[in-house]
Amino acid sequence: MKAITLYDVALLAGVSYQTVSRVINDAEHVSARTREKVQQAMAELHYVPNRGAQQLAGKRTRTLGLITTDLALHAPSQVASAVKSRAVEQGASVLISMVEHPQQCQAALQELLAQRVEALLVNVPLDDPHAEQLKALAAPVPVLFLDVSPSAQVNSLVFNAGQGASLGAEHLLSLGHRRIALLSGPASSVSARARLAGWKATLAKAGLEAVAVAHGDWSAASGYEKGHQLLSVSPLPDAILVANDQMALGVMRACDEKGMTIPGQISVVGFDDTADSAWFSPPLTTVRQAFRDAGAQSVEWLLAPTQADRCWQVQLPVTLIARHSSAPCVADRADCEDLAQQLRKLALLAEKIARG
Ligand code: IPT
Repeated sequence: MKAITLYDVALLAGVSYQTVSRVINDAEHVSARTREKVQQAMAELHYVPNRGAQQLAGKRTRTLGLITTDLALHAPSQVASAVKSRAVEQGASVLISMVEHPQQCQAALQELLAQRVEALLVNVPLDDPHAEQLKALAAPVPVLFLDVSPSAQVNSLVFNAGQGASLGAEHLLSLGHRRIALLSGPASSVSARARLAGWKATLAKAGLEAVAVAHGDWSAASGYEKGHQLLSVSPLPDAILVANDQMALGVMRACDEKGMTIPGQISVVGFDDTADSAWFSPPLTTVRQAFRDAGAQSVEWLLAPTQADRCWQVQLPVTLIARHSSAPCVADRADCEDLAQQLRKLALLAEKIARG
């Protein structure tokens, strides 16, 4: 079948070729009536504009590229969703490339550049030299990184991992927990390393050390497996800090299988506050990273990047969301009851002495 062209649309709508082109490119100076006539002709002929041809003609594409880590994970998929939503609002489109390993970023970047993206967003955990290398490869196309250390010399928009880690750890300490186990993310992830370091530093300030440390791969399955591992130490931990909510889901299942009630016998604190975490049983206490805001802010920058000599670096704050998976430590409560009983005994004794 012969491909439908702009000329066919123009002929059917009874307008010039240039008018059809102006409608397609959303240009000004087209009356509502003409626009409608052209759109009707396009629909009738099933005409689809050719973006490639538009690009060759030097038009701005308003196409952004997103290189992301595994979208089966809740956090990156929610970031991608937020990016898509804001881009649609701004009349831009987003091409998504998913990589399984950071080493695949370079090929993904080249593929997206070949499709003429105007700017790139990278949500893959990257060490500083790797991020800096990708930035150089993409130049002059601007790149914004979401999962790098603030020390990388690139444009970045990242959540404050240290603040998040200390919020979670301080929350457990304030509830009287002392035997705290840590379930970190993969050692290959910059953010996982930063969260783990933050937890350890906060515990150290309280004169404590973690009773056990394990590393998962962010999935609920790994949370379940490592959760069982952390619950096999003796004496048992009275709380677990988990590097993300998905792993916390698996940890909660492991606690249930061990017959440990959450909260009461053990507290569990996650990280992310992804959309489903309020629906875990019990609802999860966690550290909130506002992914929708981060996605929206990223798109704003990508569509109008700051042209500074220095890097544009933003660190977003995080907040603790206290729900029902954390509560005062039972051991602590037992101690209190003990103390109350001793006080009652003392009072009786004092009464006896007073009576003579
Ligand atoms: C980070 C999430 O906290 C974690 O749950 C996991 O999904 C990870 O991403 C995947 O790389 S968020 C990231 C922007 C630091």
